[in-house]
Amino acid sequence: MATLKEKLYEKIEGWRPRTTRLLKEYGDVKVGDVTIKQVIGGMRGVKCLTTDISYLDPYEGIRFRGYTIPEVLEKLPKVPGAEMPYVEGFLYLLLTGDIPTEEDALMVAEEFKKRREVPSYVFDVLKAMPKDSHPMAMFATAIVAMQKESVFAQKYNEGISKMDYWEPMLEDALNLWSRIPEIAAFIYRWKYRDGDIIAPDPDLDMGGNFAHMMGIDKPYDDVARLYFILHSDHESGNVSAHTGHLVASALSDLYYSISAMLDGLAGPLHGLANQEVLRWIQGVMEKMGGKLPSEEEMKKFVWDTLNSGQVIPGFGHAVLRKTDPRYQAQREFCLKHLPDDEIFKYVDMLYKVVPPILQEHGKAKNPWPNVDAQSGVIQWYYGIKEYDFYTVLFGIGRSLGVATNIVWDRALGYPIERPKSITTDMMEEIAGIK
Ligand code: HAX
Repeated sequence: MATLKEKLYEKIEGWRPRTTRLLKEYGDVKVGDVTIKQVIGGMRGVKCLTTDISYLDPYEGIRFRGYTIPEVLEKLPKVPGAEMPYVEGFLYLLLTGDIPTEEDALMVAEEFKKRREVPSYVFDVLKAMPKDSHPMAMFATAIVAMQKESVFAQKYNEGISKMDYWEPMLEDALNLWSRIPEIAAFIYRWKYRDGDIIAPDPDLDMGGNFAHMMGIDKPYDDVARLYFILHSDHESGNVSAHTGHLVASALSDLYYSISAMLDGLAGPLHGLANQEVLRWIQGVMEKMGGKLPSEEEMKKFVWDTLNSGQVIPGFGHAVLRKTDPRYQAQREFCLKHLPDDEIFKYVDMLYKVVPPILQEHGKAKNPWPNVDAQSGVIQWYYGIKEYDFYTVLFGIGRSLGVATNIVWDRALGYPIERPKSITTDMMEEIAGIK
């Protein structure tokens, strides 16, 4: 059986001529125009990035390598005795574009096993940070602390050819993916469980091992698998993916790139929204003295938030124009495993109440819930009540897609990113008002 690297080599060799041809023969063909609204408005809708790892349709939602979320969950080999697929198999799909066999998934798991040891200084760095540091700051610090391990940086210094950049990038990605769950679990147990650290179990798959290190029983292993898969990638323009790609485009190595990616994810308009949802619900619960509000009462809480100039976390999206299928997948999990949970009932009531209010409010282009509206409730149910940790879980997942993209960025030789800015004077001239 071909190794992961051999398989990827074959895929890359097949892909390179397509990119080269587009660039050489069709480089001047227009993809679209850019308006002043897009220049000022965060480049919304400007088609100026490329990736084949995932594609986000505004109405259908995400496809990973052409497969919808239900297809991914159905087609990928499952961990024995579990409902959810191997994260390792999902990574095989992201990297190669092919649905893995169980053997392929186990080959990736084997790669991880060989690389799992986290350098001890990473834990020293984390222990030296103030305990009340945000877990995302700890996570990003731990990742960048490992920069000296970068095989890419070492090979670059030795003068490796540009055509071969992807190979040490893949080495860095495999090393990072195999270590990242232990670092995240360490942050959790160090910060919130009196430093009572649980050693990894090398015989478990990525999701199973993470649940084990978190100290949470089944089916939390499936929660971890589902969570990492759902959060892995959302094409290239979102803040975390774009940041990772941008930093890597300067040939900064994977540790710098993924650490920066995490910094972008830590914003409340992006990945931090999952903690904000729980914080918002907790606020309502406190005001309600623990009882479930009526729909009318809930509507008032939503309007109060909007009228005080804040956003409703977990709703809206820059690209999606319907309920996020990542939300749906988690909702189905909740309906199966925690239908009577109090917070799930809150979340479900918000699903009913918020969209019509956002429509009436008239600002948000997408009134429907996104991935973050539903994810905290599952974590809370399985005992992770420290909601500022939720974005770390998102970060583990997002590292899968972003690092895969970076490996392919290097394989296809994408250049340093450098869009052009213009001044307000220039825009006024273009608009004909100056
Ligand atoms: N509540 C209140 N107002 C909202 C809103 C919400 N949930 N969503 C959008 N709006 C407002 C925007 O703030 C904006 O107001 P201004 O004109 O005053 O600036 C207006 O509606 C138009 O925004 P938009 O074009 O619909 O949305 P954007 O592309 O600018 O922003 C966001 C997309 C996701 C940032 C936005 O919907 C939002 O802030 N949502 C709440 C936070 C959240 O859930 N973020 C997570 C998104 C998913 C994700 O990336 N996860 O990681």
